[in-house]
Formats: sequence, structure tokens, C-alpha cells
Amino acid sequence: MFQASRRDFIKIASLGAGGLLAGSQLWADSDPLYKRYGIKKIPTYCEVCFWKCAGWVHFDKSGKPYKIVGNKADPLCNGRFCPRGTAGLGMYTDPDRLKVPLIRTVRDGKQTYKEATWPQAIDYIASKMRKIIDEHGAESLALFNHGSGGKHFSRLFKALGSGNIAAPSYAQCRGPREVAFHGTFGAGVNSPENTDIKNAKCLVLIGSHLGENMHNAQVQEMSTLIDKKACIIAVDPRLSTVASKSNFWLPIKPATDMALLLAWIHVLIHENIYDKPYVERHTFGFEDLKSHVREMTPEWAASITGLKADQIRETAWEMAKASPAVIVHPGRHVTWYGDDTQRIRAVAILNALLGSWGRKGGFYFPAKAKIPSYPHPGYPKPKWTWKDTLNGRYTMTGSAVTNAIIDASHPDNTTDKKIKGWFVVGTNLIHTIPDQKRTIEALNNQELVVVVDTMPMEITGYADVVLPECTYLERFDDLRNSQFREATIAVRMPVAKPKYLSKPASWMVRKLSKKFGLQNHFDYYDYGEILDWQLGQVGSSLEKVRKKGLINYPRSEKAMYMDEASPMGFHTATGKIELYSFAMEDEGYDPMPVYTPHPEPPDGYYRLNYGRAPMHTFSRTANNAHLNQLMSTNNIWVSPSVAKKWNLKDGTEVWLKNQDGKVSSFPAEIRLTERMGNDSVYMVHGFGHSEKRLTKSYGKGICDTELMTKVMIDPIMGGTGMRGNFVTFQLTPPNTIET
Ligand SMILES: Nc1nc2c(c(=O)[nH]1)N[C@H]1C(S)=C(S)[C@@H](COP(=O)(O)OP(=O)(O)OC[C@H]3O[C@@H](n4cnc5c(=O)[nH]c(N)nc54)[C@H](O)[C@@H]3O)O[C@H]1N2
Ligand SMILES: Nc1nc2c(c(=O)[nH]1)N[C@H]1C(S)=C(S)[C@@H](COP(=O)(O)OP(=O)(O)OC[C@H]3O[C@@H](n4cnc5c(=O)[nH]c(N)nc54)[C@H](O)[C@@H]3O)O[C@H]1N2
Ligand code: SF4
Ligand SMILES: [Mo]
Repeated sequence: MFQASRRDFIKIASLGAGGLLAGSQLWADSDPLYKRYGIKKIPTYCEVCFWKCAGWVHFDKSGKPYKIVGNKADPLCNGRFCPRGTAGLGMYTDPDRLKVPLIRTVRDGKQTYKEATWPQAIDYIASKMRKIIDEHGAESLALFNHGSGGKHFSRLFKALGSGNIAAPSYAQCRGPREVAFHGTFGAGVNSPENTDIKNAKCLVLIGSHLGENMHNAQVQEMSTLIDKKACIIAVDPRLSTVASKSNFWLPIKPATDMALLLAWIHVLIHENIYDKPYVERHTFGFEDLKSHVREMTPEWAASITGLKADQIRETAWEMAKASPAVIVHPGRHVTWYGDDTQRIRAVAILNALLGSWGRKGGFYFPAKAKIPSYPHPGYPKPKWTWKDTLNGRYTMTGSAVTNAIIDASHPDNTTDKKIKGWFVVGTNLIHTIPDQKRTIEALNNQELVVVVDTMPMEITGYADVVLPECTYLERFDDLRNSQFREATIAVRMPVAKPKYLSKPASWMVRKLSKKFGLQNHFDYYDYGEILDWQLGQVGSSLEKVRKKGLINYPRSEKAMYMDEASPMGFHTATGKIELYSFAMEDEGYDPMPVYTPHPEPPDGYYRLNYGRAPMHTFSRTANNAHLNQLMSTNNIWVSPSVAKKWNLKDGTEVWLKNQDGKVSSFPAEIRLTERMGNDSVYMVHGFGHSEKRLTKSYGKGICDTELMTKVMIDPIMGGTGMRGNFVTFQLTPPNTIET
């Protein structure tokens, strides 16, 4: 079976490569062939965040890329890029980029990096990997990845026989949401979320600061709702941008959302305003839920949340009025307080009572194109994976848990399942995973650390070998096959020759594979050949898609929503939407969500709250020249009353110290604002870079992650709750600046 399709693959690929402008051939000389062929634009999809908007890169007269715009045919962006995507060329032109492979060495008794050629770097890595594999097995190698480059390394790891592959977009981001929605509807919401925002009559946002969180089509659709004067209910202790435009702003006391959600459930059920036919037909456990929330009245929740009971009741009625065209948004970054899966279960249950799953204006059923998977020989079965290290923890996780792999890499792991080598591809773990100390202890316990990045981010400082990846504008990557209302396939083609000695991840894994006799897995010269073959299987080609940028698969509206006439099966144990979950009960978790109070800040301390700014993505854009100009540092948002207590003015420079005595490495200025409550401070995540090679962003602002020494782990799936840290102000620098 494999052999036949393999031969096909090679034949088609070689034909394709001859007929098209394959990437590496395009840059065979210094004269861009795009110019010679008179090609004015090349399709790509954006890598500045993970929404992956499809766009066009335009060339100037000399054949140099000069602007990126959205592809009008792409439903994920509708022809418009966000400020970050528009500044994508800044990733390509950044003079601070990693330029050559680096190998850690000792010079004059001090550790430093020496520049290496690619063959030296590959040989070095392969020999260290070989040693780990011989002594411990391939299972002892772990891959942390995020983004397109990681996909290539993921295939290398599977081919080697390691299943220890994890991304922070799960246990530091949306993992609890996926587990909660799976546990309720038998399906996750995934990315892009299957929220039918443009058709909603009511949108409820719990945190979820859309507009600052700039996920493109989602924000565009929300703007149309605002224009249409649809009902927006924003639950946020901070007056977020969207809260300022909403009909109802519920300035909830942080960490108490569960009480509000349960009270809303109470009102829907006990005031008889839920979608009765839908609930009767599709749900399981209604009577249990009804008695569970009997006492959870708006008055009860008001005493916990600091909200007004009337407002809780009124907003529940607003949702019911809009039902089923109502979305209680499932959120995205939901790893907050450790009971996150249960909080999002409450969100899912609310949606079920409102009848919004599978209904227009609620959650649509998304579509994805069927692309034949990348052809490769079979993968060996690992002898063990991260799952076998859990020891009864996180029993309902649906994906690999980064922090569980860190635990397996830590010196305190006394089991025989140990991680001995890390590959870190496209994730700045130091800024991404809370409890930095533990991450660093695990890093220092490795025999090999390879970091593949485009920039000299903090994580590169812990590497034995740093491999410079070229930016997304200089390479092919996998076809984008995002779920949405309709399926689309988008392509990323190189628009420029890789700068310096940088290389695509697809090239790196091909080189490494040869050292392990696995080259059959990476049988291409240029990754474009694989894309051409895959596109050939769906009746297209790279050359055709180059002209259009996308393949659209239009779909009837009927297919997007529930067919009310025929029976609907859900992929849960009962085949119904589970308001009551036996699966959770069997694992020893609450079958229905329960409110538990969370610790409060001690006297003189404030809860550390954080979020996004529209012009930045995590820690990856702070050094981008264009975006740095728009926002070069973060500020510490404080309420006037807190400022008064501490005698802080707008612009006062402060360091923050957390509950464990950890002081921020750098200061940031106070932003005095009525938009904050008196129990928290707020900052935008992604600043406070401590790596000097990041010349534009080094020392600018405070890194929230270094103040997150307390982690509230979600016992159900291992998510790292990050909002249980408390900080106070310090007006003088710390004694030692940590880097
Ligand atoms: N511009 C930009 N956009 C992005 C990203 C980016 O880096 N930059 N990253 C993308 C990614 S991967 C993700 S996961 C999303 C993250 O974005 P979201 O999923 O929207 O993140 P949240 O943590 O829900 O939102 C932060 C908001 O939660 C509020 N909040 C804090 N504590 C509480 C609380 O106890 N209760 C309630 N109700 N609210 C609280 C904060 O005040 C803040 O307004 O953004 C995505 N979009
Ligand atoms: N304190 C704190 N921690 C958080 C969050 C938070 O808000 N606060 N948010 C959480 C969330 S929601 C998420 S999804 C995660 C995100 O976590 P990460 O994905 O780790 O996000 P970044 O910090 O942007 O790190 C991305 C890294 O990829 C590199 N990179 C960019 N482009 C490329 C490329 O083309 N190739 C390669 N090889 N590398 C590239 C960047 O230079 C950077 O080092 O963080 C989580 N952690
Ligand atoms: S939302 Fe912005 S940064 Fe994210 S993929 Fe789209 S254009 Fe790029
Ligand atoms: Mo995320």
C-alpha cells in the first residue's frame, strides 16, 4: 500500500518540480526569478500569530518584497491583515535575527557560543542524539514546539520513535476548553473557534478580550455585531476595549467567574427560560443539574462576585431572549485558576441550555479540506510517552502536557522514564511556561538542548546548539488547512531567499534524518515538492494555487447547522450533550461544576492580571521594528485609589515583587486608569526581555512570567493556572538583576 503511493509520489513530485517555480530554484542566483518572470505577488499565510491569515506579498520593481496584504478570498481575514500581520516583513528584516548555527563551548573558562557551519551543527546534534538514543532510547528525546516549523520536527520525532511532543498552546492556553467542550458536546471548539459570531444576537465574553486579542475574522465579526447593536455582555474585572463597547460590563471580582456562571444556569433553569425542546431532545442530566444549582441564586453569586444580583438576572434574560443565536464564548487562553476545565464546563452547559451548539448565531459545524497526509513510511511505536509518566495525574488530558514533560526532564524525576534531550522549536519557553525556575532546572538537567528559532530569544541562551530558522517569508511550510464555516487550503511560498545562513525547518529535519537512516521520511529536495504532490491529489497544483493563493470549498449554510428534522448524535458516552458527566465522575472529578473560592491577595498585594495588546504577539514581536514603534514597552495598569495609597503617579517607574519575594528584572511605568479595579494590576504579556541580543526590546518593561512562581495546576488535564500570583510595588531596583 505504502510502496505504491510512494512511487506515485516521487513521480508526481519530480514532474511538478520541473514545471513550477520551486522555492530553492527560484533563488538559485542572486537575481530573484520572481522578477525575471514578472511575478508581482506571491501567496503566503501569516505566522505572526496562529490565526494564519492568508495573504499576498507584493514585490517592488527590483524584485524585493515590500508589503503584505490579506487575501480577499480568505474567510479567516477577508482581505485584511491585523497590525501585526501587516508588520510581518519586520520579522524578515530584523537585524537582530539569528544568522548562523551556534554551538555552546567553553572559552577562557567561560561558556560561550561559537559559530558553526551547518554540517558541523548537524553532526554535533546527531552525535549527542545518538548517545541519548543508545543509552536511554529515542523516547528520552522531547520536542516542544509551536508554529509551522514544529510540524517538520514533529515528523522527525515520530520517525525516531519519540511521542514526547508538546506545545504550549495546550496546557498554557486552550487545553481546559477543549477538554470541557469534549466532555459536554463530544467535540472541541479548536482553532479558529467554531463560534458563529457574525450571526449572533448576543455575545457573552468571559475574559476573552477580543479587540486586544486580535484573532482576525473573530474581531471583524464582533465589530459587525457592535455596529448592528447586538447585545454584548463583557465579564472582565478590567474595562477591556470590548467591555467599553458592550451593553453590559460586569466588573467581576477576579477568580469568581464560576459563581456567576452557576447563577446564570440557575436563572435559566429556575426561571424557566432555557431552550426546553432542545434540552429535552439533546441533553443528559438536566434534573441533576436543576437540583445542583437550586441554591445558586443571583443573590448568592452577588455576594461572591461583587456584581449586582439584578444585573446577573437581567443578563441571563438577555441571553435567553437571543437564544439560540447566542454565544457564551468558550475563551481561548483559559488557564487561569486551576479549576479551568470545570469553569469552561459551566460555559459549555450554559450554551447547551441556550440551545446554541449547532445553531445559527451559536456554534456552527466547521469544515476542513481532506488533504492526503504527507507520505511517509510507518512510525515505530514508542516504548513509553509522557502519558506513562503521569502517575494518575491529568487523566482527561487530550494532548501532551508541556509541564508534564518538564517534570519528566527534572532532576527530581526518580522513575526510569526520563527525558534527556530537548528540541525547542518556535516557542520561547522561558517567557511561556510559569515557574521559570523549574523550567530552567529541567533544561540544565539535559544532555542536549537544541533551540530552533528566528530570533535570539531567552530560550536560545539555554541551548547547546542554536539553529537559525529562516522566517515564514523565506520558506515553504505545510498547507494551511484550517477549519472554518467553509474549508480552504492556503499555501505559503518563499518570497525571498533565506537571509544569512538561516534555513527552513523542513531542510534541517531532512539533514538530520540522514544521520539516522530515516531519509525516506523526508524524500524531497525542497518542501514545495510535497505541497505540489498534495495539491495534485486534490486536483490542483502549486502553480495553480500560486496564482490564487487559496482553494475555497464553498458550502451550503444547511451543512453548518443542526438538521432539526433528523436525530443528532453527540460523541459522548450517552450520545447526548452531557450536563452531568459520568466520565468525569468515574475519574473522581465533579460531574457538574462546583464553585470553590481561590486565595486572595495578602495585604498590600494585588492580583497580577495580564493580557494582549493589538499590536503584539506574546514575546515574539517586541523586537519587530514596526511594532516596537507602535508600542515599545508595557505599563502597569493601576486604579487611582491604589496609586494614591502608594503615592504613584502616571509614569512612575516601579519594579514588581511577588508573594514569593521574586522581583521583576526591570521596571515599568505606572499607567493610572479608571479601567482597573482596586484588587489587581494589569500588564501586557510579552515584554521585559532579558536577552541583550534583542537590541530593541532588551530591558523594556516587565515580564509577567518571571512573577508567576505560583502555578495552579488543573488536576483534570494539567493546565497551568497563572492568575494566582500577587504583586506589590517596589520603587528601588532589585539588588541583583537576573538575566
Ligand atoms: N494581539 C494579540 N492577539 C492575540 C494573541 C496575541 O499574542 N496578541 N494571542 C492569541 C492567543 S494564542 C490567545 S490564547 C488569545 C488570548 O486572549 P483571550 O483568550 O482573550 O485571553 P483571556 O485571558 O481570556 O483575556 C484576558 C482578559 O481577561 C481578563 N481577566 C483577568 N482575570 C479575569 C477573571 O478572573 N475573570 C474574568 N472574567 N476576566 C479576567 C483580563 O482583564 C483581560 O481583559 O489571544 C490571541 N490573540
Ligand atoms: N506569562 C504568560 N505566559 C503565557 C501567556 C501569557 O499571556 N502570559 N500566554 C500563553 C499562551 S495563550 C500561549 S498560546 C503561549 C504561546 O507561547 P509561545 O508560542 O512560546 O510564544 P512566544 O513567546 O511568542 O514564542 C514564540 C517563539 O517562536 C519564535 N518564532 C517566531 N517565528 C518563528 C519561526 O518562523 N520559526 C521558528 N523556529 N521560531 C519562530 C519566536 O522568536 C519566539 O521565540 O504562551 C502561554 N504563556
Ligand atoms: S490575526 Fe494578524 S498576526 Fe494573526 S495571522 Fe492574521 S494577520 Fe497575522
Ligand atoms: Mo494561546
